[in-house]
Amino acid sequence: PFDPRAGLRVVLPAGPEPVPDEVRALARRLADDLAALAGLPVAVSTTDSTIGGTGDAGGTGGTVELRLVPPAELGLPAGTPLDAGPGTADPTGVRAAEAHRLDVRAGRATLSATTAAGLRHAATTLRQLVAAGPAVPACTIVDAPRYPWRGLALDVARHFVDVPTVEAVLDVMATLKLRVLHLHLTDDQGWRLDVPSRPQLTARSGHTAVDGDPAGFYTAADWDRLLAAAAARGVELVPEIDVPGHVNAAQHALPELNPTGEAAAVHTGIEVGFSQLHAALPATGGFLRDVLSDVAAMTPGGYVHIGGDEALTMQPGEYGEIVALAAAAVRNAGKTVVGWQEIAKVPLEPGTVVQWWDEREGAEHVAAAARAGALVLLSPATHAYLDLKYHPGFPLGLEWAGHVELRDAHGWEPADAVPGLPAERITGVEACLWTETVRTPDDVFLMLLPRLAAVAEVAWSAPDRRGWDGFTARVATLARGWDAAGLPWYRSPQVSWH
Ligand code: TNX
Repeated sequence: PFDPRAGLRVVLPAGPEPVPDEVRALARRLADDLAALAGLPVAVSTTDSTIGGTGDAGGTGGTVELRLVPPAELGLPAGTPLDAGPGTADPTGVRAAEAHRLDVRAGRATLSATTAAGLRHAATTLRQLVAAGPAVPACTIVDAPRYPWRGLALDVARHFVDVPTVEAVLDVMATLKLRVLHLHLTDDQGWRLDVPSRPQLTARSGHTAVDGDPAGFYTAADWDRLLAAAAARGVELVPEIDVPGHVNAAQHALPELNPTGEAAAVHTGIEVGFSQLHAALPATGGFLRDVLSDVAAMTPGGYVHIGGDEALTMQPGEYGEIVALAAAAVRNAGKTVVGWQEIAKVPLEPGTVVQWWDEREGAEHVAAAARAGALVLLSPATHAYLDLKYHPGFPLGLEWAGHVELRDAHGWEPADAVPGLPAERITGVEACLWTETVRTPDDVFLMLLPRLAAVAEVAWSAPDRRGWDGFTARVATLARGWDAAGLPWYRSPQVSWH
């Protein structure tokens, strides 16, 4: 076994290539974390190649080495499908970047990957092994994700989720190797991102929420802080501006979006489907263009989500017109469009990401859009909606699609989720936390944990590489980390927790 209590140092390769800053930063974090876990003093060496650890570990201590290597050196099993590139479900080659290897022997743990993203995952695994150990059995782990898009959608509109809480969510996401945080920033009840072209949106709708609860919004500075926190954890932020339905907060702030020209009343209820933009109003086009280009400009990632769900008062023609305007604004800003499954009813550019949620209807449209070039992101409500109650007596949560116990969140196969959908068009899996009943940071974690770990495993692991028994053993170990971090979680009776 590798025993970090014998002393350790973290080293970077002293090759001819300069070590990227990102790798340097994550090596430093790993050094601090391992030192804390092993109960050693943290010392950062001044030499170039030794960047953290006890410094004088010398011959007795262990070495943790981080290496950037060509893909062939990872030793991925032959036939591991990492097909990537334009037109595939992994357009930017995320999975190859995330592939990694961890070799643990007495005195040395070696982390190898082709990119910083892969090294970050290997470091996460090593941290978890030391936390469970602290002596880590000799082992070799070679791993790569099944899907590039492994996400969490967080509704910060029904109830606001402040920056420190989102940072804590990002910490949990990183431990689960999730890669995308999709923020549902706007809905009938509130508007949560200050955008330069329409400051009235947050001025008038930034402090409203379900039941008149306290709320807020992200300033440009808050947004930069979220982006930095996400980037440090290898997470991409995908902002959602939900149109053409779910727009009452915009219509409260901007009277010109209403046919009457009067501001809409604040909405503090949780009914859906009553509000809509109007294609015939002169203000609508400018609103979509300005707001979506602002949001695209504020987003370093490749995607902007335009919503598109539950526009229940609209005729297909007007719905299609507005979705087309929103999609064009996003594309003109150089981003890829994401939308809820309803957008599959209108013509889409190849590569558009369609997010499946409502298993009651629409599979044929989603499958047809995928055959025409769209990619599909899977959030089937009966498995991935972490806002649903665990069981009928659970105090938080909705029940419209039933209950989601831990086993429901884990026991499903993405390739079978949408009837008629070609499996190679699936780009990933995303859990969703809607916040109609979720008011506090504790509520957020009680709904996410442990179910987010289950959905993360569905998104990462091939079906022959995951099973319920293995999952329950591992999730019980993860729960110790949640306790250590002071995060509340639901003690599902389906697991023997330690
Ligand atoms: C459906 S999912 C909605 C949301 C609700 C959620 C509650 C989707 C695209 N729309 O507006 O918050 O159900 O579970």
